[in-house]
Amino acid sequence: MTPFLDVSPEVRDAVHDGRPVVALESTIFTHGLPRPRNVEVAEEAEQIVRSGGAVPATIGVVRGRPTVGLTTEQILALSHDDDVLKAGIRELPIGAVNGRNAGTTIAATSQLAHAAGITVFATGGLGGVHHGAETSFDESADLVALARNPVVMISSGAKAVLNVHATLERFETLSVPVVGYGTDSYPGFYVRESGFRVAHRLDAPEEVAGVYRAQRALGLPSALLVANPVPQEEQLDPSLLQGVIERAWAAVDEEKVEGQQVTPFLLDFIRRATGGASLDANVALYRSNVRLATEVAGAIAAGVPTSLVEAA
Ligand code: PSU
Ligand code: MN
Repeated sequence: MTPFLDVSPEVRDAVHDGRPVVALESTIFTHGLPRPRNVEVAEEAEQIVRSGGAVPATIGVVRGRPTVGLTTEQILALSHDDDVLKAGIRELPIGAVNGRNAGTTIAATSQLAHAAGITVFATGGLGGVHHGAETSFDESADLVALARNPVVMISSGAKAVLNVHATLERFETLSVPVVGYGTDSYPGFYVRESGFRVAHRLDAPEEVAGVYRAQRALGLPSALLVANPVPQEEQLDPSLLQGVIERAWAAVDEEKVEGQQVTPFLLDFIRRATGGASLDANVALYRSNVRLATEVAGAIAAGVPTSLVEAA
């Protein structure tokens, strides 16, 4: 282990023993959700993992140090820090000098999870290609990170604010497999359907474990993206979303929001424009992803029946 990466003893032991561990990101509670809901969600996610028999590994940067397996005190410190940074992979080494707290994005979290030997990671929605990327070049670093960090990534699709079509094309270019979980449609984050289809569908945690194992056996470097739609009764009323995303992007232009601020700004705009309903959907889909990730981590740790791998 490098001297620049702290791994909690609980996570280190679980990884060493081959017990199930689920990585959780921190940008979702430092930048993605408003207070006080952010802390509740972060703590609830850990409880869901524990009650499913796995060890949670919330990942973030604590006073400059990339840390895998944050303590409750560290989660609270990051959640309440008014100056908390948002760290992608390229910000990780900067911490060595600035000593600041940071939430880690999916890109940085997948990198650190893999470095610590963790194979399953749950989040809400993936970063991807932004509207207008053909001139702004604004694509999330999540894309490239998922091409080279071999984790199972459970999400509810790319964030609704993105150019989903372009994002799916980029995953194809980067040879990152995308499967629907219990669905043939690519989910639309707050809603069950994005309007795009997935080419492959899996219906059980053991099947996810089987594909994961085949990826590793083939020496493929990328993540496995498991797209798990928000539960039907908790999705955002699709009609509420109508026009909101266009207005959110117009506000980005008008207020000249740039770089790392764009995604948190859009999510917050939508939350206000939907009277908080998008936040409820976001929390619901995250819970459901954490639950599925816990089952998948259990299936991977248990080993996959050979018959399943042979049949694939
Ligand atoms: N999903 C959520 N809420 C979030 C994010 C994802 O439900 O806040 C965060 C993730 O950390 C993701 C980041 O990696 O947004 C993407 O930001 P950007 O587009 O700047 O790469
Ligand atoms: Mn960006």
